[in-house]
Amino acid sequence: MQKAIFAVAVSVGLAVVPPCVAIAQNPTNQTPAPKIIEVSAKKYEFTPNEIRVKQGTRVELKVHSEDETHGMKLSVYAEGTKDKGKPGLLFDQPGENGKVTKGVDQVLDFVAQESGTYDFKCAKLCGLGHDRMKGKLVVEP
Ligand SMILES: [Cu+2]
Repeated sequence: MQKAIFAVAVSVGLAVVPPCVAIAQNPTNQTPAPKIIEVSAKKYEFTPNEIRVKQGTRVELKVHSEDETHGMKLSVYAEGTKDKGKPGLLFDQPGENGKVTKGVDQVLDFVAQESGTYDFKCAKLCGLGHDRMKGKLVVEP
């Protein structure tokens, strides 16, 4: 009788262990990995200058300056929704948005919460073409 119980316990154990391992390797109830998008910045453009993501995506924008130091500043309100309630882009660290640090790639980590078009622009006065150094983030529903 004890042997039978032992055998059941072992087979239950074997049946249970593999799913546990699978869950540990691929956690389903944690935040999904961010969508990493690399953007390069140089006088006077961002590449790409139009970025498209799906609504609800966690985005990590890595902004690398190629010539002198630039920075990206995203509008957190979609076009046409300014001053109406909550921002559509939820930043982990709002202070990173528009921050310019020489020699350091800027990392903008946010959730694209609401669909719409969000303008971005260069955060540092970098020369005569600075005002046209901009682009768009399109969050698709
Ligand atoms: Cu600039």
